[in-house]
Amino acid sequence: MQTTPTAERVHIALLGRCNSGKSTLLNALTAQQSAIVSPIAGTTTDPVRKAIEIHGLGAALLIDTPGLDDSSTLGEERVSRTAKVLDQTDIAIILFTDAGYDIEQQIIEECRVREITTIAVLAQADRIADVEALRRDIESRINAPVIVLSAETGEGLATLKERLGTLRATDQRLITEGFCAAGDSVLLVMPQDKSAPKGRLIQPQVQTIRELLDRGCTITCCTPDGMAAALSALKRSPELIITDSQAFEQVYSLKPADSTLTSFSILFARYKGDIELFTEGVKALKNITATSRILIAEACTHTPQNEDIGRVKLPRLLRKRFGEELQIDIVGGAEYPDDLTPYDLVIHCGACMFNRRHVLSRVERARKQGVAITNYGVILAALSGILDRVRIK
Ligand SMILES: Nc1nc2c(ncn2[C@@H]2O[C@H](COP(=O)(O)OP(=O)(O)OP(=O)(O)O)[C@@H](O)[C@H]2O)c(=O)[nH]1
Ligand SMILES: [Mg+2]
Repeated sequence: MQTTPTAERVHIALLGRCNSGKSTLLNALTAQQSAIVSPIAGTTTDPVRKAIEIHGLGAALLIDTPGLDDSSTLGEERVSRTAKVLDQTDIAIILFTDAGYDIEQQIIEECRVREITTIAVLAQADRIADVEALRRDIESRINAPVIVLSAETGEGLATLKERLGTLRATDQRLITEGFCAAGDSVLLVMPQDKSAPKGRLIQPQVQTIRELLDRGCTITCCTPDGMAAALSALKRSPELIITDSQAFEQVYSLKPADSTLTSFSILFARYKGDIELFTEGVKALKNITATSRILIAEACTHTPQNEDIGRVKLPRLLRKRFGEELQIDIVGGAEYPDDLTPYDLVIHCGACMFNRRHVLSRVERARKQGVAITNYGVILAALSGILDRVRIK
């Protein structure tokens, strides 16, 4: 894998009213003309995403958004798209100008409620008459420092980058947190069957290997068929064994008694979502009947492997268990409904394309509405009787 996957990048949104200079700032921060800039209000019609490395912060994704005050016919749709950007935002840069404060203050409030880190900037400072007075006024209203910025003169850009460099995404965590420690031996049993991509490992496997190396663990990799040989080549039992759900039974039967066993999907359900809520969510299965309604939600609209699980495998398993009439709705991409209450259970995909905050925004919607939610990995583990036999946290 050549670059950091988008889902692993800190998501930084640029928010403000039309013509505040969001697109100009994106271009200035990336030193590229990626976003269209113009004096016409409503130039940016869809969020524009650009990968960037920020010293101190690391791999990030800048998201330019349509103006928050767009009142044109299509404006409402644009504003709602911008609001959805908040669902995935780790850090919000709010652009103030001399055109008013109300929308900016509202968005700062919204970010505070959602515990999104905010940075307020006063944009286009070169064309504001009394910058200092305006800056002080805004600071007292929002009770936070404001960085004075001009994309025209370059003023404040370095300060903004430095500020970003001091921030950490609020929920940075490890995939294998609590499962192993430095010096541990970890055995990865990874089936490479026909559905595995040619010539490379899938992203969860790559990320786990990289993290274990960083944590000072020693790693042994094998396929299920090579597991017995791998174990006998090791001087002691591995502290941890991680495998794929599909190989579980074989791995379980060979597992030394003193090794801990878990699966990639359990680790990623923890890393990306809320494992406690997901394991709680599968308990809703005991109340499912042939007349229940289940929502299967996919993060992306195109990955064939996910489609296979979400569109074929899971519905088949569920209908076999609860009856052919079971109502299953499948949504993909941004279609996740605002109202989840018609459903008895929501099953979300592993969300390899989403950052953690995005998954948690969706999980939170279900939790608030009192609807049980789980994910592919956890429900498959439950349906195949694995869940009780692996370590989940
Ligand atoms: N003088 C000056 N002009 C700026 C600055 N930043 C942006 N502009 C100008 O302001 C206008 C709007 O800039 P954009 O970057 O397109 O603004 P936006 O917030 O992306 O606007 P929408 O996409 O319509 O929401 C353009 O004409 C820019 O050249 C600045 O720092 N100084
Ligand atoms: Mg724009």
